[in-house]
Order: sequence, then C-alpha cells, then structure tokens
Amino acid sequence: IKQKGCVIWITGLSGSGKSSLACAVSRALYNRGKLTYILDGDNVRHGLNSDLSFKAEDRAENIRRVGEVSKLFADAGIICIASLISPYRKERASCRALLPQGDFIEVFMDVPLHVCEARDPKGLYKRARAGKIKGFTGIDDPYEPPLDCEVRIYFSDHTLFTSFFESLAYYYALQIV
Ligand code: GGZ
Repeated sequence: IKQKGCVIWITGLSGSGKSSLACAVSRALYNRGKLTYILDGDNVRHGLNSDLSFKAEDRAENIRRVGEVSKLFADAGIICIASLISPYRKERASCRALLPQGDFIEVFMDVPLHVCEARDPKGLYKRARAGKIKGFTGIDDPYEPPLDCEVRIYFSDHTLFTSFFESLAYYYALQIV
C-alpha cells in the first residue's frame, strides 16, 4: 500500500451535515482506491468516549482524544475523516498541531442555526428549546466558527458535495484524492 495519511476534520453544528459529508467523502475516496476511516462524534461517544458528557471540559477531552486517534490513523497512512461538533477553536488548533503542516484539513459546515434547527433530524433542537437538554450547542452552549479553515461549505444541500470537492481540489486533491 502506498498512501499518505492525513486528517479531514469536519466541524459544525448538530444537523449541519457533518456525517453526511463524511460518508460522501469516504465513498468518493474509496472509489479512487484510498483507505479511509470515519471517526464520528456521535459514534465515538458510544465507545471510546462513553465516559464523557457535554460539559465544556468533557467536550475538550472528546476533541483531544479524537485528535490523537486521528493522528494515529494518519500515521498509519489512512485518510481519517473526523466529524464532530468540536465547538472550540483552541482544541481544534491543538488537533491541527499534532499533524505535519498541510496534513490537517479543517472543513467548516457553515450552516446557519435556523437551518440546522429546521432540519432537526433527531428532534434534539426541539428538546433543547423545551429545556429537556441543557447545554445544547448553538442554543445555550457556544460554537466558535473557524477563522482559518481550509474549506468552508455553505448550507445549501444542493451545493454541499460539489463545493467540498471543488475546494478540496483547489487545496489538496492533487496530493490525496
Ligand atoms: C450538542 C449534543 C448534545 C449537546 C447530544 N450539544 O447531531 P447529533 O446529535 O447526532 O450529533 C451531536 C452529538 C455531538 O457530539 P460531538 O462529539 O460531535 O460533540 S462535541 O464535539 O461538542 O464534543 C448531537 C448529540 O451528540 N448531542 N447532546 N448538549 N450535541
């Protein structure tokens, strides 16, 4: 196997399409003969990070662990696609710092809160608005949008995948896709 690993880090609000994009990217890379692995916040929280809550220090630890595991995958030559809300700039920067320059591709799902809330695929926003979930990102917990990401995806479903691949092509495709 001759492949250079890297990390594609997808950040954004709940319901912004992180997991869908992760799957689409993984499939597209697989079709090009690339080895990928998806670390999805929601899934990782059932196993490796099942001891963590959604309070700030636990979110920070969640991000840190996924960052470290992503680095291991990248070291092994795998394209690791991490999709978690990862709401804090500082922790995202720490994950970036684990990788050689250029090997951490930060993708921001720039979807307005009202759009995520209207989608509400799991009914979580509704529950958060009703006060049944406390500390929900975007409602009563912060999200710090990236200032320096490699790729920014606007919210239209229609353009989601094309805009990702155009951006990625522009920045990195020659190396990894
Ligand atoms: C945000 C929450 C919360 C709270 C449960 N805040 O859209 P989902 O449902 O499937 O994915 C979300 C997931 C967030 O986990 P992450 O590991 O990505 O978050 S973080 O990076 O901030 O650690 C959401 C669900 O868990 N969920 N409670 N309070 N999202």
